[in-house]
Amino acid sequence: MTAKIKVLVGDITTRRVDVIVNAANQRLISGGGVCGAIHRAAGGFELESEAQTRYPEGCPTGHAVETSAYNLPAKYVIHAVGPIWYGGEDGEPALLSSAYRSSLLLAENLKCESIAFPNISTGIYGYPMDLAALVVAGTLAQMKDDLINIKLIELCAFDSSAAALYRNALLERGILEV
Ligand code: AR6
Repeated sequence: MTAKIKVLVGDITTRRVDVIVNAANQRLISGGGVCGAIHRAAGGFELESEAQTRYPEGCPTGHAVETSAYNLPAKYVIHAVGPIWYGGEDGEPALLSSAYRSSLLLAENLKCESIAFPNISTGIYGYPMDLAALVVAGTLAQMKDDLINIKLIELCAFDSSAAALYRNALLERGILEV
């Protein structure tokens, strides 16, 4: 089964999909950016409390864990930890790819049919957006034909210039659903 991939501009907390992905930190605590927005929209402390209880060791960079979604329209939140950008020679591309891959595999195991990703690592963690878009497009190109349950992958950008970079990267790979 081939998953459709779409790019859109918006607030990921409003997406009506089975799972939204959070750009989390290793300690799984509520931070700023999209992470803060997801925790707030979910309804406050419960999300953080569940994450801390179920994953007391946190989540290593490049990996992902799931919690319930509380007041969000989604069924689950997958907390994926992207790399901090240190200049690109510190394994950042492989770790970013792994954060997306781990999220997709987890969503598959949860039998989710639709998933929305933010532009992981491109805010507070400083990953250059154009380079991140290339990594994401490469990862999705590798994985999209092997997904069984997932039929829709949304890349939810926060503004139109970010969306354009991800769209172009997917177009170059020939995997954008318009
Ligand atoms: N919907 C969609 N995208 C958003 C939203 C939103 N509501 N809010 C921000 N973005 P960031 P990171 C975009 O900084 O770089 C947190 O404190 C934003 O424009 O949220 O992975 C965590 O707890 C940017 O393009 O995540 C970690 O400590 C993208 O989301 C750390 O920041 C990611 O920006 C993670 O940093």
